[in-house]
Amino acid sequence: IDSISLASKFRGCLVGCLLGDCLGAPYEGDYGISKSVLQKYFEKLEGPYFKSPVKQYTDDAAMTKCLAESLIAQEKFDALDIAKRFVKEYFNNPRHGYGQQVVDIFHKLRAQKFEDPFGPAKEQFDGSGSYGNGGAMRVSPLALFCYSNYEELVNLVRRSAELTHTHKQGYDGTILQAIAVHQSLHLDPKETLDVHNFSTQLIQKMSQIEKDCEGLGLDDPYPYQTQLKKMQVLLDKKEDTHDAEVEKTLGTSVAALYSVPTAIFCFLRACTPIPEIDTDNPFRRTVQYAISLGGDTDTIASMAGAIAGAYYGYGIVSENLQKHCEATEQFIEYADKLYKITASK
Ligand code: F2R
Ligand code: MG
Ligand code: MG
Ligand code: MG
Repeated sequence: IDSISLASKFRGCLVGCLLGDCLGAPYEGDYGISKSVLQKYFEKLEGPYFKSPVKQYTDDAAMTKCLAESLIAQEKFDALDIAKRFVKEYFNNPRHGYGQQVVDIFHKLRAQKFEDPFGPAKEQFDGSGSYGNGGAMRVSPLALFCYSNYEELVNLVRRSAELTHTHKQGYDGTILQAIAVHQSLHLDPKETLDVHNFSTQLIQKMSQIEKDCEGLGLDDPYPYQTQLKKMQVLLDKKEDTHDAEVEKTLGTSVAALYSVPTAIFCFLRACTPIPEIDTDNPFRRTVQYAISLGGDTDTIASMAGAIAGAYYGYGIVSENLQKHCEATEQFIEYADKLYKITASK
C-alpha cells in the first residue's frame, strides 16, 4: 500500500465512523426499519439537493473526537489526558445520547479531580464493570495511531477501554473492533476481499485475547470467538441470510458482544449486493445495511463505517453524504494529522 492510499484509508476510517453515527442516530432504538424508507432516506441525502439540517453526531463521535485530539496533542497514549477530555466534552455537551451509566464515571472523575482516572470505571455495575459498546465505538483513532505495531495496539486499546469499560466483554469488544480496523487498513481494496480469511484471522487473534479466561469455569470462556464463528456461518449463506436471523444470532444491542461482531458482519456482507439495498457503492451499502438491522443503529453503523472506510479509503465516500454530517472537516483533519504522526514514527 503506497503512502497516498494509506492517508486515504485513515480519512476513510474516521469519516466512516462519523458518517455511521450521524446517519444512524435518527434510527437508534428503532426495530423493523423499512428497507424502502431507508433507501429513500439515503437517496435524498446523497442526491444533488442539500437536505437541511445536517445530521448531528452523538456520543460515539464525541468520544472518538476526544481520543483523536488527545493522540494528536500528546503524540502518545495518555490515559489521564483522555479522561480529562471525555469529562470536558461531556459537561460541554451532556445531551449527546450517552450510555445511561457511563455518565456516572464523568461525575466521579470530576469530583475526585482525576486522581485515579481508572478508578470510577471499576465501580460500574456493582463492580462487574460495563460490557457496553462505548469502548469500541470510539476506538478508531487509536487503531490508526497503532497502524504499524499490533502488540502496542492491543495493549493501548485495552487501556483506552478501561477508562470506562472494565468488564472483559467491554474491553475485548474494543480490541476486536480495533483489530478489524487494523486488518482493513493493511489490505489492498483493489484485490477482492477474502471474507473468509478476514474473519478467520479475527478468530485467531481473539483466541490469544480470550486465552486468559480458560479454566475459570465460565459458561463460554470464548464469547467473541463463538460470535465470530456464528458470523462465518451467516456469511457463508449470503443471499439466504434474513435480517431477523442476523439480529437474533449476532444482536443489535448496546452490549459490545452483541454489536461489534454485527458491525464486522455488516462490512463483510456488504462487499457484495444485498437485496433491497440499491446502491453500487459498498461503503454506503455497509452503512445502510447496518442501520437497516435496527437497535443500536448509530453505533453499529459507526463501527461498520470505520472498518469499511479503512478498507476502501476516503475516495469511496459520497461527498453529498459527507456534507450531511456535522464535523466532517474536523474528522478529515484528525485523520490527516494522525497519518502524519504515524508515518513519521
Ligand atoms: N445510550 C445510547 N442510546 C440510548 C439513548 C439515546 C437516545 N437516542 C436519546 O435520544 O437519548 N447510546 C449510546 O450508548 C451506547 C454506548 O454505551 P456505553 O458507553 O457502553 O455506556 P454504559 O452505560 O457503560 O453501557 C450501556 C448500557 O449497557 C448495559 N450494561 C453495560 N454493562 C452492564 C452490566 N455489567 N450489567 C448490566 N447492564 C450492563 C446497561 O444498560 C448500560 O446502560 C451506544 O449505543 C451509544 O450510542
Ligand atoms: Mg428513534
Ligand atoms: Mg450514540
Ligand atoms: Mg448507539
